[in-house]
Amino acid sequence: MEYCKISEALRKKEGEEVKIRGWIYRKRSSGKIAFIVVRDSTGIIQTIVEKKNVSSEEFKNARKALIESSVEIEGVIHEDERAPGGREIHVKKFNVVGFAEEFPITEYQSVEFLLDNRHLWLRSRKLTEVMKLKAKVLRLIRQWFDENDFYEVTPSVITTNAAEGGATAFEFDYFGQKAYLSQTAQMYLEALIFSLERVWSLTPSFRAEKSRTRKHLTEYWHLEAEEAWVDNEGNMKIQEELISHVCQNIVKIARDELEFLGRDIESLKQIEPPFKRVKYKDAIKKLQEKGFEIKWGDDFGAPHERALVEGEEKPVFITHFPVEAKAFYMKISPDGKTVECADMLAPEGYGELIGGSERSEDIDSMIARLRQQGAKVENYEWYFDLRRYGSVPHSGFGLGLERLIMWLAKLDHIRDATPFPRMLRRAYP
Ligand code: NSS
Repeated sequence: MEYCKISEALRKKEGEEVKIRGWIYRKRSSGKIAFIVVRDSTGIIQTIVEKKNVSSEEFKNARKALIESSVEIEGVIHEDERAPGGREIHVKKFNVVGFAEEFPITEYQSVEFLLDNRHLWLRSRKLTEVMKLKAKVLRLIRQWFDENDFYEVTPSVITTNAAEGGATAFEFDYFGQKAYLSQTAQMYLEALIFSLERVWSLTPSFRAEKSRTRKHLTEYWHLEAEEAWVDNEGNMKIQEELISHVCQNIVKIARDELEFLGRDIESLKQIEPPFKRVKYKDAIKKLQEKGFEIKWGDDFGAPHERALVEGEEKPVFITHFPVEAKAFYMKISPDGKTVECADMLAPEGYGELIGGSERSEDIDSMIARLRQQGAKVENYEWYFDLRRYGSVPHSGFGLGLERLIMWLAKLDHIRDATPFPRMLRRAYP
């Protein structure tokens, strides 16, 4: 007999024989009987080991095996409404593959303890469901890019350009030369549109964020796209279609995960284009009306972002930020004061999901802005070449994958959207 997954065992009928394998999730035993709940990647099922049905060695091991021991079990399905999933297995063969030592994680543990034991805590139901959700979101994202004529490319993570500002760049010594861990693949994607026109990539991005917030990691998965012949408005259309594709389809392929995580399915089904576009200057006005002390030029913090999406069911774009507030590569609008950019804010206060813009084609303006930031302009010579040899209007964006997961899974901290979170004081395990 072949092993079957627990989800499959839970669909079998009374009296059917099954063979499963997994880890002990919960157990209790008395003199002649042991109730052992087993989990695998697909679910949990209760098994019942009775002294009379197995060898004495097997029964001894079933009683002795602690939580998280790995096991192989053969038995017969019995339908019972009281059991989780409505089925249990009456065990005929019980084999312990690996006896677990006493598992360090018990019911009530501090956040720090759980982070120290992240390699084990990943086995928890919640993190399991989040990781499944993340894999399925990635599947949908790939599908959307494939269907919309984007090429997936593989840019470098070692770079000499701190495109999102030197202050949050991790610097290191690259054989005697100053180099950085990439904050964005954008500049490399820009180089690739001149041959491929529409490209996307998924790479780790690094930000030396010194502040502790619920939405910042120092290492996160950055999904970026770059498109030739597309302006800021066209760029927003691509983003709203991508996000809507994910929302419309994730409810179909990850219903169980979303429900387990407490996400209301209906709210995601409503997400479809178009998303509202609000100019930065109107956002400032709206915030002032709501009583915030904020003025032209200020950046938005979490309370502002929350206020801006109050009452909104779909994500909202905030567009046309002041030139000084944004990166050197953004195209300056005809008014000379703002840039052709858009930040997509998630509903429900989950913050910025995407940052995107139309790219500047004006080398002098980019040099002036880089100088103002104190950047080493020589390092950007190759980037300016892209404007010198057949430049075209183009735009692109970057999506923080863990931010998207945080919103979809309704997580209250971004750390749970990634298996091994990297934060201000956390790089272990
Ligand atoms: O800084 S961004 O707003 N924009 C860029 O890096 C552009 N160069 C992207 C591009 O046009 N190709 O970052 C993009 C997104 C942002 O909206 C967040 O969702 C996410 O990256 N992000 C983060 N996620 C987690 N942790 C941190 N620290 C973080 N910083 C940005």
